[in-house]
Amino acid sequence: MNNFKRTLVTTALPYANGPVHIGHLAGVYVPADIYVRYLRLRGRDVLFIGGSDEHGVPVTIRARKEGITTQQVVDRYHELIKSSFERFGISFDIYSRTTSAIHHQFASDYFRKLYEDGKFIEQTTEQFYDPETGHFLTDRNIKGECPRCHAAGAYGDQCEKCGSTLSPDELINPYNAETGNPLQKRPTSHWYLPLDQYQQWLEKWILEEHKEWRPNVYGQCKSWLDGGLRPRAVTRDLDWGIPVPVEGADGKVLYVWFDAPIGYISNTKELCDARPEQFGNWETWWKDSSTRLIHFIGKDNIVFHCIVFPSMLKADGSYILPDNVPSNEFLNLEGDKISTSRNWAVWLNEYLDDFPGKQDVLRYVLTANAPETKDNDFTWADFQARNNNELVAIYGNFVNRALVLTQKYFEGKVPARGELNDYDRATIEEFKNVKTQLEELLENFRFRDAQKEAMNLARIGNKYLADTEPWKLAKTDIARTGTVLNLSLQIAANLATAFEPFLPFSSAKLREMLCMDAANWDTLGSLNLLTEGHALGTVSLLFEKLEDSVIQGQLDRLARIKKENEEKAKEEELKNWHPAAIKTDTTIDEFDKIDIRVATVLDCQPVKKSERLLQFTLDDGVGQRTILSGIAQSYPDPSVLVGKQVLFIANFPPRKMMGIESNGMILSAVNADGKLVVTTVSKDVKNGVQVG
Ligand code: B3M
Ligand code: ZN
Repeated sequence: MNNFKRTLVTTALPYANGPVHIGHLAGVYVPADIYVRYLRLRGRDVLFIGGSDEHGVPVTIRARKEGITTQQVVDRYHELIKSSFERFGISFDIYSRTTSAIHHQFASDYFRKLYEDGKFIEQTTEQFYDPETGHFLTDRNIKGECPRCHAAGAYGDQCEKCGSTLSPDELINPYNAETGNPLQKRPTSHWYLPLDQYQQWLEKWILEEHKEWRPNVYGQCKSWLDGGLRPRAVTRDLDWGIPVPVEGADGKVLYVWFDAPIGYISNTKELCDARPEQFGNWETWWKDSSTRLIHFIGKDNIVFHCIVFPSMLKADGSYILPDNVPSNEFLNLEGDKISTSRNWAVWLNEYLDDFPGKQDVLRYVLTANAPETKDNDFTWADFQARNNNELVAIYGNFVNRALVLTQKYFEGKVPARGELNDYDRATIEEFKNVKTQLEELLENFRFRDAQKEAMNLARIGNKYLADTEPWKLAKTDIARTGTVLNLSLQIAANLATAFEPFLPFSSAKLREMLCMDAANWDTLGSLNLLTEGHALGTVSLLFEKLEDSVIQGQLDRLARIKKENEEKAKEEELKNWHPAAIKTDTTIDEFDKIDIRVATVLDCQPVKKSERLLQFTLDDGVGQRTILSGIAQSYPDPSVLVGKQVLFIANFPPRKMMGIESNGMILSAVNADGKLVVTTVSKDVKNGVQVG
């Protein structure tokens, strides 16, 4: 690695379809930031590239959900994400976006060059098409019955009920997830990157030449390669994205995973073109073999960064390849998978509001628990414990005692250091290797252990003070007290440097208290960072204890979300009961088991806090019956239903939704505009009469 002259660090571009959360920070941005800050401290030439991924289906789905344009969605979340990162001290040299004009041009040219060089193959396949809307649908926009567990409402790529990975072809009675329209198959042609042609080259490059990659990364690559690579489409039928720059490709855009990694290059270009005197030429960063390229990503992005993107770079032929791809596993939250759609996350913008000034606490906890080798769990109890027992009780306490005692006995000036005794020397011995140890760990992306090493230095200091008890010594031996405090202050000064990559805000604060200049990595381990007589600044607390009530507030929030999710899931089940999703092979016997009857609607009200549910009170011929039905969006004024006779299934087991028990199911049909219409009878019939 010493042959490299500069390091280019990229971080996965988060989708601009929601705020960023602790999983993003722990998996990608904090480790990358630690690494970059460390390299900068060592005076290395480094560039740190970030940006938002603003194309792809997720942003368009979000737009439809929120009833705003896709551009509005990406504008909103790009700003939110960008500012969250800034506030957490993620020290990007540039944080741009893939909707920028520079990126569109760059990605378009990139495609065009490969196209002209004959690097793609064109293939026509049959894809699902909605004749109503005139659109081809992506896997995620198709729903249907799961072929495995027969749950309704499985997605074209996955059944969320049984977890099976699916392809839309497997779904029973597929329909457009948004409109409910049934789908047809139509031919469409796309461009494919023939990854199979890169197989051998990739095997050599990764499996033989990059054995040092993390086992999780290497292992995933190996299993992809062992499975045999196939051509991958790099274009899509969509109206959001970068138009395919080829004649006759109307209505087609570059696949988001084709354009997004090119964003690393175009963002570099944007930065270098704007400030060439500071950052040089973008091509030096991307094409000069003395540049070391490192991608920080999460584990779900491994194949794209280790196999697909390198093949794209290779196809062009003029680019360098990543030297390492330190990918993390996942961080869970209180035992459950973090999920944007289920709101199961600690959102960074909310954390910043709830814990102002405590960026470093989260940075610390996420690194201490970094999912470097396996999935890990974030819990609020652990957050509190690490803050109170480590940051406050060890690091903060040590620094505070050293400074306050210096104020008290030496008017806030660094006292003279007299002769050292054996215990002093033993203490110094304990941390004399801190610099080389930190370097070794940081160079190898072992941030968790590296931070432990920094904390160990604080432990050494804290123990030193506890053992030497300068507050007692001061009464009998002021010279010895001075020696102890001098040594302690030197350790404190070292801590500011050692923690600089990890906890930049606290290091800045500590340096201010110590009246020290910017951190200098080369001096790490030195006992002469503060000269005798050097005046210290105002002392304040580096960290504060977190009370139980604050933590409880966060736990209460999560409990609330969990409950909401459970109710939503029940509602969802009902929503997914869709005519097109009903099995067509129901036998007469099965049909006979369904007890359909007639009832009159006595009352019909929207269910509070539910967008979909209506609460029906029926006269079912025997008495009153409550049934919930997920058709509120089709009946903005549900009172129109009062007095009507409807058909309902009487023998479904009772189910509770939003705290209300539902006893059966009202039958509805879908009309041409996708709205649900309750089925009625044409002439008055006695309530309770069976239909069949
Ligand atoms: N936006 C996926 C993700 O956020 C994707 C990463 C792109 S990196 C070039 O996980
Ligand atoms: Zn299933």
